Amino acid sequence: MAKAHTYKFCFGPWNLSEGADPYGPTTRSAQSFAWKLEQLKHLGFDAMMFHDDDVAPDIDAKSEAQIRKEAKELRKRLDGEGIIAEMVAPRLWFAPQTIDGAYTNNDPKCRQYAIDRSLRTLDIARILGTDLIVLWLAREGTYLREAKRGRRSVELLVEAVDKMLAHDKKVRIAIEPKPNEPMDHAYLPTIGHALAFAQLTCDSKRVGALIETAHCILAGLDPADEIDFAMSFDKLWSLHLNDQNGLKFDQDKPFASTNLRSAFNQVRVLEQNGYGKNGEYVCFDVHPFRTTKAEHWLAHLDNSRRTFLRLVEKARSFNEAKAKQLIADRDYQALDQMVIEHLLGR
Ligand code: GLO
Ligand code: MG
Repeated sequence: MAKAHTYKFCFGPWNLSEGADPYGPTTRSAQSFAWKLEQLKHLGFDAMMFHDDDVAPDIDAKSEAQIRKEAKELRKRLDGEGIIAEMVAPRLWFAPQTIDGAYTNNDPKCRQYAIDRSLRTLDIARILGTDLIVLWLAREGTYLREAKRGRRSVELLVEAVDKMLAHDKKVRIAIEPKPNEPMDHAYLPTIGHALAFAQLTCDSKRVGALIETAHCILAGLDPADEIDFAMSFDKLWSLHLNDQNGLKFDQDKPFASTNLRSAFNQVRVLEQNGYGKNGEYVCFDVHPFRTTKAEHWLAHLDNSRRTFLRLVEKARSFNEAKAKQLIADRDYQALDQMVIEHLLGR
């Protein structure tokens, strides 16, 4: 096992959400962005993830000069408070231009909007001091198979990413695959797709991945195996840990809330692969339950981090020698029980 190291933690402003769902309004009143930044330090987190319009709200109504000015102001504030910007992501799923997709929209004017906005996101990231751009390709897919051509869509995605890579020679792009929601079928649904896609771009070394637990489960895949796969290519540049109870809507539950053993296995492979040693963060893409009262608003983040750290202890104290023996003896029944008892505290 790789030498022990400490982890750095991160979340995004959207992880302090207000409880709205498609069937009902918010259940907690909105808090300011400044308040969210303050909570990050209180909770002992190190970095924040940003959408482009967290940095410059109402971004489409602003000039490039104004956006840069707001990014510089935020950078100053972050430096003052000792908070790192982990990544910036273009929020390409809210605008009227992206109703039918962003980079894969059938309308060239809408595609251009998506590219222009993405290039601005790269400029924001440079000002905030991060080289990492995350692309969750929310609307790149179909509700209806006949509505778009899959191969053409791949070409359009490559064109868009190539423009980003050319715009900033240092930027790295982490694709965050998700198989569905909001689309019926997404074009880059798994880590395998994301890493194969990277090979088609003009600088594949700068295109990698971000794994989210819930998205792997929605694809019917094992998050720990997905982590191992991405890390075999040195392409796991960020991580959204959370949990998900089967094939339902995207739940973004606290880490390990549904499946403690799967969470243990995710932490174990992160340990084995030395995740974090190149400066990568452990981010929690978790939301409070809709029922959560305002006074308990931060608990899901605090709990996820605590659970993660407890599971690091569990991974480090797992009896590897005994496990090896049981594997050699092909006694997987005993191995199974050994894992269960270890998690139960024996
Ligand atoms: C939604 C995604 C979303 C992204 C975030 C960063 O399912 O997980 O939360 O991680 O927008 O781009
Ligand atoms: Mg995510």
